[in-house]
Amino acid sequence: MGYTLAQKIIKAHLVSGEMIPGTEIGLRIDQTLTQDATGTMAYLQFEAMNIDRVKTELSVAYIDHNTLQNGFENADDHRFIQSVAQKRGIRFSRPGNGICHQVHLERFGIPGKTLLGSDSHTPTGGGIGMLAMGAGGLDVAVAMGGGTYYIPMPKIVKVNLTGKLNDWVAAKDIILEVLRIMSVKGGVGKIVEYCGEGVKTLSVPERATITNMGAELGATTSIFPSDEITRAFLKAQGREDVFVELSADEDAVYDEEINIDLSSLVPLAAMPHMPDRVKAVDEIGQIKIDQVCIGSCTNSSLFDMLKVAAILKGKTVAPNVSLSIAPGSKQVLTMLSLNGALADMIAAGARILESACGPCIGMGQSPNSKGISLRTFNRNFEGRSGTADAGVFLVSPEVAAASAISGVLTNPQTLGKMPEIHMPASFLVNDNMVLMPDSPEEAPSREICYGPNIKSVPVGKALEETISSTAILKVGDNITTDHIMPAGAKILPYRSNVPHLSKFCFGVCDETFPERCLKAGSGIIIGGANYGQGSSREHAALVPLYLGIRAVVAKSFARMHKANLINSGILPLTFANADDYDKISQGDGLKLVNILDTVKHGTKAVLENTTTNETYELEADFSERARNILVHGGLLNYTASK
Ligand code: MIC
Ligand code: SF4
Repeated sequence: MGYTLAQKIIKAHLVSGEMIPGTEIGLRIDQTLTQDATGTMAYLQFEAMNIDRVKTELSVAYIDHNTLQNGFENADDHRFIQSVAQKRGIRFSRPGNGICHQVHLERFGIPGKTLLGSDSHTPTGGGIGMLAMGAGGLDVAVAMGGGTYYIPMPKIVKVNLTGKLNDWVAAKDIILEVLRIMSVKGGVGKIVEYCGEGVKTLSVPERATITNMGAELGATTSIFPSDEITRAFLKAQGREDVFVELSADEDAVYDEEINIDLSSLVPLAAMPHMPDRVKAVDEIGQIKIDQVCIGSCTNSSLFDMLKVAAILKGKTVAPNVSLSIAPGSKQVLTMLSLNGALADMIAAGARILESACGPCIGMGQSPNSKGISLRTFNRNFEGRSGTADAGVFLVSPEVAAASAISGVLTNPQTLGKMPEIHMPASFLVNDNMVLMPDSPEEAPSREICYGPNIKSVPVGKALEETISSTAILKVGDNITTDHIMPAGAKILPYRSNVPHLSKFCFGVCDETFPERCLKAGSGIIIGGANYGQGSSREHAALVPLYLGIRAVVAKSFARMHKANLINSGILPLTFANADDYDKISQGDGLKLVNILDTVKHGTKAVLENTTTNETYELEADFSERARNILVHGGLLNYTASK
């Protein structure tokens, strides 16, 4: 029996376990990346490990999220990350060089390698055949130190692409269609592998748009084969030497299969407030819009930008629309400025932003009250844009640009002939914004710069016999890490200051949550299905830990958040019978009886509701490693105990 492409890469990097879906496997990690919003915490944890130099083949620290510098905090974090990077053997991508995933794809990604990033959209690297995964900062810190990365062995889903996209239909529409089919929880515990004749019709940037937004499926990662198109892309980046051809075996066996005929797709949009609320643009109709934002790690490649510039050329942005464009990297922005496309954008009235995440993470460009914003991004969760009552639609660059001109949601197929965009034979390569680390001889004398906003990392406590607490908060399905620990311009500067950050925890759902937790001293959260979907931010676990949360009892969890809870020493427990969720009310007294014993040896926990006198059965089936971590009250304690 042959292997799928993902299985081949896993097999080549397997440190422990067997490739049996659902069982724990350990993987060797070749490359890591961090960004600044999660990086400060990751490097604080790396520093706590007392390791002189990273042990990976390549580690890169990017500055792309917190670039507003509205106060000293961001700049202090940048200095801190730069000093650790230079001292510890990590390349440092300076602010202005671009969004981590776009730059990593252009300059560092290698087919067949494993990449672990402290950002959920790390799977972008699957666009060139990498096994690229997102994780919490602590897991990335461990990997930088040469440690193994553990995941449940995923099932493999084959997405068989046939046919060819019609004019004006984009790669974004392919991933929106996959989201429509699979939903935001459909990918949990799975890797999505793209195969079939249709793959050959897609360029690397198009493939990367698709693997990037596989994060919204909850998938462990997504991957495309590495073929002649990959070779051409790497060659144009001056990196043909790293090319290897990779694909699944003919007789590979998949756990699930989805077929998509590319020629049947039409321009799509994800409606507020979930990336899987997908409808055809024509079906939604010509709704009036207030804002268009083009960019983010999903759609900011040169290919995307050239399409946008061609649509905007000679036109003017509609009076009711504010259009912002953030090219994904310095390479993209420089090439746009040299070939005149940037001038076309500016002439049309676009507001050009720096090459960074920007509006995607609420760093500026919040829409007006009740505003309708079309964005080429990957997430439209409630409040993420910075305007609580705004409605964000996720669309392709083609739909975004066409709508910016007309002022209403527009199917670009109404624009007539589609401009022809060709990938350049060579990209403009200039890595002068990537600083090389100190040599091992220079490194010892480098001081690490800690700013006053950098506070210590909260650490869990060893698990006790029984946890007696209350249902401090009850939430519904698909709660995102943006609900748990919101981001945005006002909050992101405090990513290295958990006490301050805690004031905003669950603010979108219940502003009284932090205060109630501190008063109660401890709490258990009751969650629905797919609890913790979205980002890799471990702050969504560390902050609840700081506030005294001991366990989250939910119908199901998103992969990265579950791992972050375990790493922090918070118990992620699932209802054995999902209907029991309805029997618990916020404020009920709850008791996890003999929980220490259960976590050590058992698979089922008992939750007593001391208000209603009911008991519920919970699943507590953890790997041996997770049991040890939870018993010690988190990964840092467990590592110290060894
Ligand atoms: C996001 O898109 O939500 C982020 C900001 O990139 C996060 C990381 C973070 O919270 O810092 C992610 O996707 O992991
Ligand atoms: Fe940045 Fe947005 Fe991509 Fe997250 S999703 S890495 S915030 S561009």
